Amino acid sequence: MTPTITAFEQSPDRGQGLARDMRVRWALEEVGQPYDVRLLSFEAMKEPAHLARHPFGQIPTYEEGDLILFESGAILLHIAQRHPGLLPDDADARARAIGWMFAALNTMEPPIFERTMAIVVESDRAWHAERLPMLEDRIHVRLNQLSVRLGDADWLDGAFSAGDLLMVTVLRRLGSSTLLDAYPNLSAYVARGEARPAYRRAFDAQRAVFMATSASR
Ligand code: GTB
Repeated sequence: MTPTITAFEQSPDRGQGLARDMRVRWALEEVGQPYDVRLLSFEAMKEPAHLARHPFGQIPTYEEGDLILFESGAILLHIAQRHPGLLPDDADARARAIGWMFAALNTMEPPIFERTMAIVVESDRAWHAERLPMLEDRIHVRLNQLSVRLGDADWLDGAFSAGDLLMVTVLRRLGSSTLLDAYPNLSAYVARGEARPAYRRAFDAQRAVFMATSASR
């Protein structure tokens, strides 16, 4: 059964693959699972039909027969558990890879997302210039620790996994800043993720949405 995911009809990132449908698209491409996409306006995301899928009125969601999922991490875990390719077979290695999925979402993403939100919604506040360095210091603490752990390995724990997929999508959010510059191994790690053919297919698919909607305006 072909799953359907939801994505922004007009992503604010203008086709840079920063919205969270990108990680779902990438996972589906990695495992070779074709998918359909339901594009939603910001208004449609808050209407009852979508709220029935997602209590918070957000994207992405994932529908497969009677199963409806929200939360990108839960969707990734579902895909990774149902298809070979994103989690190791060995039980201990699998548990560690799932641990990295949580680390990406619970430890790395919050300070990085906080900085994005500060820039998007708080930059006109008097205290913004003082707050931003504090937020960036918090990110550096985590980047430094992650960089030490990754060392000169290609991926966080052996073969590429759903943990790497999520971590790369989280770190990509720093792409427009210089924060990653102090960590050449993390920059190379992100570039390795972006070079994967499945990533390219996912990126091109979501970018095609931006190109189509901007051409029709
Ligand atoms: N924890 C949830 C998950 O992981 O699925 C968070 C989902 C979420 O934040 N969805 C956002 C959303 O639907 C889109 S991804 N927002 C609309 C709303 O809440 O009303 C966040 C996002 C949006 C835009 C950019 N961008 O333009 O760069 C990047 C990321």
